[in-house]
This record gives sequence, structure tokens and C-alpha cells, in this order.
Amino acid sequence: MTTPQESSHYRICPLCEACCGLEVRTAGGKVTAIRGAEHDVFSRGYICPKAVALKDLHEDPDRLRTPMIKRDGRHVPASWQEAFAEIERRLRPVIDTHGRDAVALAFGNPSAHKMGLLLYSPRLAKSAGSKNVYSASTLDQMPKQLSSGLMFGSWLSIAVPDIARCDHLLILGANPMASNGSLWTVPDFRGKAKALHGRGGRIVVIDPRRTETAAIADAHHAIRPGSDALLLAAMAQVLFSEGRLRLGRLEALTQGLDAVRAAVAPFTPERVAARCGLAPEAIRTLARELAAARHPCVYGRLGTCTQRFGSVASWLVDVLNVLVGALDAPGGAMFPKAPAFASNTRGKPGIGGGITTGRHRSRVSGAPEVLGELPMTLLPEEIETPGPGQVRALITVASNPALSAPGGSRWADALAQLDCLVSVDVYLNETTRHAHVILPGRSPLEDAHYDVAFPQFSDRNHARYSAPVFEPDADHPPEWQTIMALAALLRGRPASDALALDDELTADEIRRVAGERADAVARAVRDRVGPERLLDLALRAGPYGDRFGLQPDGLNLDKLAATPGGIDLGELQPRLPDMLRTPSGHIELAPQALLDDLRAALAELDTVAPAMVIIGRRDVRSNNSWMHNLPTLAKGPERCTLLLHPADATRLQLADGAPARISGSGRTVVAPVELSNDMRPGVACLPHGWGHDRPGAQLRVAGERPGASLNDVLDENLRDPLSGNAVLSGVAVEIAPAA
Ligand SMILES: Nc1nc2c(c(=O)[nH]1)N[C@H]1C(S)=C(S)[C@@H](COP(=O)(O)OP(=O)(O)OC[C@H]3O[C@@H](n4cnc5c(=O)[nH]c(N)nc54)[C@H](O)[C@@H]3O)O[C@H]1N2
Ligand SMILES: Nc1nc2c(c(=O)[nH]1)N[C@H]1C(S)=C(S)[C@@H](COP(=O)(O)OP(=O)(O)OC[C@H]3O[C@@H](n4cnc5c(=O)[nH]c(N)nc54)[C@H](O)[C@@H]3O)O[C@H]1N2
Ligand code: SF4
Ligand SMILES: [Mo]
Repeated sequence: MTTPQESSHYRICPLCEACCGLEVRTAGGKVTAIRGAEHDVFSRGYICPKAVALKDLHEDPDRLRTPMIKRDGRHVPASWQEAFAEIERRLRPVIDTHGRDAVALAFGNPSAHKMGLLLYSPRLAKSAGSKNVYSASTLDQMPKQLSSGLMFGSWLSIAVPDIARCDHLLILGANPMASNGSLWTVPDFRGKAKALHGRGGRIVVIDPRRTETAAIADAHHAIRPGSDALLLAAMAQVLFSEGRLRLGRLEALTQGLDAVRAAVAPFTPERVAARCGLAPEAIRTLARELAAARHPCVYGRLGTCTQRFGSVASWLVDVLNVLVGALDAPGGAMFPKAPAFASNTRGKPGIGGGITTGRHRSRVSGAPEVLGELPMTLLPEEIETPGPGQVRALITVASNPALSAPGGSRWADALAQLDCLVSVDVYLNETTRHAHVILPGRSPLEDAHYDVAFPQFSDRNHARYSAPVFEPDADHPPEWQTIMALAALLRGRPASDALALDDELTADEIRRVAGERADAVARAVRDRVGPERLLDLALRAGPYGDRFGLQPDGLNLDKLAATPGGIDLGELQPRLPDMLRTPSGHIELAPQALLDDLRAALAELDTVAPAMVIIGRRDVRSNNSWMHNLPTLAKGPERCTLLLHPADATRLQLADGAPARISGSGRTVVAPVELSNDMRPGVACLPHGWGHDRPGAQLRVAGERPGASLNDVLDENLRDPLSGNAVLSGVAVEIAPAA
């Protein structure tokens, strides 16, 4: 027997927002090694332990390879044709009898990491024509998208720290040492933080827990959960009242400075100190240090979004960046310039239509639409509540709300009630066990990849593309085709129209963007189909593109595909005012909705904070709800533990390792206690995405140590009213020894 030849492949990691370049070595159709790709122009060889688990994912016997249909309460394998026939049989009557709003869509996190899903999901939503569109965005970053949209005019114009030149980084509610960054694509945060320190810079962390990131920081302030908006408003108040503004060139680009000054005036450090749990002098120092730094930058993430005043906090992060002249300045918070798909590189530079919200409202609670979506936490009530427009069918795409969204058992009850649940997914898990039909996605190693969204948040401009590592099974369609088949069904056409529909929609798009050059443009990309055709179009029309021949030196997919490891497009550059798309052509520093909600935060100051609240955490060897079935990551110590400060544990009569009963919203879970001096007293901490003990799921490894689901005890009725984002942090719970 001869040993099969080893070969090396370049693949962009699809597992988290750092988007590291990987070198995947294979032999005889198997992965033999995964390491960081040293030649990657962006990540330069960095990887974390999760990347290696791509091998486990590819080989996981529980990963679905064929469609599954539920018959007599059990999932059985089926052909693709049978699966689509079953979907048509269930979906058609729902639409015919109850109308388009009776069909809901839910898109989950991995959609953002698969080119075929991110580019085709909008087409699915459009084909459904339903108001009931939901996504993980409202469990995550919608507040930041809203505040950025209001300030800068487009939903993805999000400023990121220019860590290569920054010398004072203030981080609120983010733990990039474990998460590897979010709305900030920053592979090797640890190395970059070290370099910042090497330049004499400082990192300051605001977090109720002394996290892995706080541990490498120069200062850590254990804020009371949910009070970041108050802290940031007070810091702005200090800058105004002490005459420490230094807007520089931003002054002429900004509108609303006086309105912000007036709005933050009541938020003195003394007024907010108790609610924030920080001393007034500490708050003053935070503001003064920021103002005094040469290259300051404020960065807030998940912890600042998943709270009642998430939009206000997200806005105030950028207000501070403006007040100290850090926005759009080297070393500050800058706007990357993505080679494709960025709305802030299209249209007329410097001005635009801005964003709108509230074009429709949710039927039961009346929550406003934001970015075409309704709050994920409201989906169960839309399924449960009878009446015209009641949701009776649901298509989930890479979404596991049964574990990811607050509401616990309410999700299972609602999902079980649907006339039609279709899941495009790779596992039979806590959500898809309710599906009438599951349509499996391919292994990421069988797909080509380009990061559609993340170059818009990257700490350096770049373009990278990776080809499939393995030849896919010819009978297993790529996910974009599955999505187009569903889109065809939603349009009343046969699923077999998927490819024709793709051609039609792409031709429409070409006509729309290319106008009179449409024929030439269509000819230029005619050898490609699907997402690669859309990618080539976007790259060539983009800011570095070859403009279909007008700029022969420019970028196109052929050139990119011929350059594994990618093309470096340089350090971040100032982009104001050109990148603005606000109707005024200015930075809107004082959007009315945010001013109004900041006023509402004043009332918050006089409420009594609950005695015990719970927050979440992320672990390097885990990812949301779906990577617990991969043996490489699942081994090692128990990860789903309840962190408690020893003083709280003593008071609650809980010893290290003892099972604790955690109750909230009328629901209860049990998790083992882990004593931790890193916790702020009065705050407990449990990771989310666990609870793999639901009957009917097929997750053999995860089921061995299922853990408890944090979202079982979080209150699905709590959200940031402006963005619709769920409150996942600082929620009141009761903790007691489990009997
Ligand atoms: N309490 C609490 N809850 C949270 C959070 C928190 O911090 N605290 N974080 C929130 C955040 S930030 C997010 S983003 C959400 C994430 O929540 P979700 O959007 O639900 O995402 P995941 O939990 O990652 O589940 C991903 C689903 O996609 C499937 N999947 C994996 N890979 C693929 C693929 O290649 N193709 C397809 N079609 N499916 C695939 C998995 O099997 C799984 O069903 O959770 C949120 N929930
Ligand atoms: N290893 C790993 N990496 C991941 C993921 C994962 O599950 N595991 N998930 C990915 C996803 S989907 C996302 S969105 C990103 C998120 O990436 P990050 O934004 O870095 O999110 P977290 O690591 O959850 O860090 C949030 C921090 O906010 C703190 N916090 C909680 N409440 C408050 C508060 O009220 N105020 C302040 N100031 N802080 C608070 C928490 O203690 C926590 O340390 O991570 C991504 N990367
Ligand atoms: S940090 Fe994220 S992108 Fe990089 S290797 Fe780990 S999981 Fe993959
Ligand atoms: Mo997320």
C-alpha cells in the first residue's frame, strides 16, 4: 500500500470573526493537519484552538449529510427531491390560506461565515415577502448597527480600533482574548495588545468580571451590569464641563455637538457613581486619561449591546471617540474600506439617504422593524398568538434559537406548534429536532469562501478568497442552491427552478447597478454562477476593482483566486467625509431617538438594582451553541459552570463545585458553582449555548456533558426598545443550593 500524497490548501477559517487564514493539509481525502497560514497577508499565521476542530466538524458522524424528514415523530433520511416535495406540501397551504406574513424566517450566526448563506439570505427574505424576518443580530449587535447607521448613514459603517497605532484603548463589554474580537476583525488580539504595550500604550477594561482581557490590561473597573450608558454619558459630561474637547477636523464634519452637551449635562460622575458601582473620581480619571492620550480609542461590544440601553451605550462610545478626536484618526476608531459589498463605498460619496426604522411593527408587541427585522425574542409570541398574520411556518437558516435566545421552554413549545418548520442546518439539534424537514449544509471544507461582511470591520484592509479544500459530493447541493430552491418555492415556482431563478435575480441586479454597461458586465462574469458570480461582480465594481476593464490593474476574482493568502490593501485610512451616507452629509452626533432614550436612562438612576444578576461569558474552546459536539473542543474541564464571588457563595451557602439552582422568569436550571475572585460581588456568570439534553437531538458528544442553558432563565420580555436587541446581561436571578 502506498501512502497517499499530502497536499496543502489555504482556507479562511469560518468559525469566528477573526477570519484567520489556515493551512489545511490533507491526504487521501482526510485532513492530516490544520495550522495557521504563515503567508496569509492579514492573519499571518495566527490561529486559536477552534480552528483545529474543523477536522472534527468535517468528520463528525452526527453532522447531517442528507436531508431529514420527520415521519411519525422521528427524523429519517430522505432524498433532496423528497425533502423539497415535503416542504412544498406543507408550505403552500400556509401561504395560500394565511398569507405571506404567516411564514417567518430566522437567520443565525454561521450565516455570516458562509459566503453562500450571507449573499443568498436576503434573496430568501425577499422571496418570502413576509414581515416576519428575524436574526441573531437582535441577540447581538443591532444596537451598534443602529447607532452607527443613525450617525454615519449606513448600517455597517462601524468604526473599529486602529490597534496598530492606538496608545490608549478603552474596552467596554468585550473580551477579545476569548472571543477573538467582534465587529472588529482582529486576528491575534493578544499579539497586537502586546505590541501596543511595547509602544508604551495602555489598555483599560470595563467589565463586571475580571476577564482574560482585563487580566492583560493596565486597569480594570468592575462596572455594575447594564450601566454603561450612564458611565459613558458621565465621561462625556466630564469632557464638556472640564473643557477637554479636541474634535479637531471633526468639528466641521459634525452636527449636534450642543445637543449632546445639553443631554449629558445631568449625568455627573456623582450622579451615576452608585448605579455604575464606580467611584466618581474613577469616572473622572477614565475621561481625563482618554482626553490626554495621543491616540485614544473607545471600543464597546457585546456587553454594551445586550442591555436595556444598548443603543444609547453604542452611540456614546462613538460620541466619546468624536469628542477626543479619535474618530477616523490613525490610532483611533477608523472605518475600514472593504473591497466588496460595502454600502459606504457605493453611490455618491459623502451623502446618502441615511437609515430608517419602524417601516412596520410586530403584530403582537408592536416592536418596530429595524434593518428589515423584528426582535428575535418576539418570534415565540408571534407563533403562539392566534389571529390574522399568526406565524405558522418557519424557515431557520443556521439558527438555534432554542438555546441562543431567551425564553427557554417557550421556544420548544412554540416550535412544536408550527405547521411547517424547515431548517437549513448541519445538525439535528435543540431547534432542528422540531423541524419537519432539515436541509443539510455542506462542510465548510467543501465550500469556497470570501468574507462578505468582515472586511468592513477589519483592522487592516485586505482581500482574501479560499477555494474548496475537498471536492464536494456531487449529490449534495451547496447551500446557496438550497436557499434558491426555497426561494423558488416561496415564489410559487418549483424547487427545480433554483438555478434559473439565480440567473434571473443576478441579471436584474446587473441591470440595476451597471445601467447601460449591463450587457458588457454580464458578459464579463458569464463563466461563473452563484455566489462567485456575485463576488466577482462586487470586487470588480468595488473601490479597488478593475471596473470590468476600465481599470486593468484593479481587482477581480481571477486575480484574487490566484493569490492564496490574499492581497494586502494597506493600513486603515481616514475616510471622512466621503464615507458618510447621512442626508445632511455630516456626522449626526445627536440623533433624536438616542437623545430621547438617554433621557429615559435618567429615570434608571433612581431604581434599586437587584441583589443578584447574571451575565454570560465566552470560552476559547467553545462557540455559541453548536461546537460542543467536536471531541477536540469538548474534552477538558467542565465549562458550563456558574462563576460566583466567594462572598456571594458564602451568603448563599454554596461551596465550590456544589450544584446551584438558578431561577429567573419562572424557569430554573442547575449548574455547578465555580468560586471566582474575578467576579464582581452580586454578579453571577454562566456561559450560553449549553443545554444539550433535549430529547430527539442527535449530538452524541455534546449530550455526554450537556450543561445548562443560560437562556432558559433569561427574560424574553427584556429588550432595548430602539434596536429590538435582547437583554442578555445583568438580568435578575435567584440562586440557591440545589436540593
Ligand atoms: N444568553 C446569551 N445568549 C446569547 C449570547 C450571549 O452572549 N448570551 N450571544 C448571542 C450571540 S452574539 C449570537 S451571534 C447568537 C448565536 O445564536 P445562533 O444564531 O442561534 O447561532 P449558534 O448558536 O451559533 O447556532 C448555529 C446553528 O447553525 C448551525 N450551523 C453551523 N454551521 C452551519 C453551516 O455551515 N450551515 C448551516 N446551514 N448551519 C450551520 C448549527 O448547527 C446551529 O444550529 O447567540 C446569542 N445568544
Ligand atoms: N471562543 C468564542 N469566541 C466567540 C464566540 C464564542 O461563543 N466563543 N462567539 C462569537 C460571537 S457570536 C460574538 S458576537 C463575539 C462576542 O465577542 P465579545 O464582544 O468580546 O463578547 P464576550 O466575550 O461575550 O464579552 C462580553 C463581555 O461583556 C461583559 N459584560 C457583561 N455585561 C456587561 C455590562 O453590562 N457592561 C460591561 N461593560 N460589560 C459587560 C462580560 O463579562 C464579557 O466579558 O464572540 C465571538 N467569538
Ligand atoms: S480565532 Fe476564530 S477565525 Fe481564528 S482560528 Fe480561531 S476560530 Fe478560526
Ligand atoms: Mo454574535
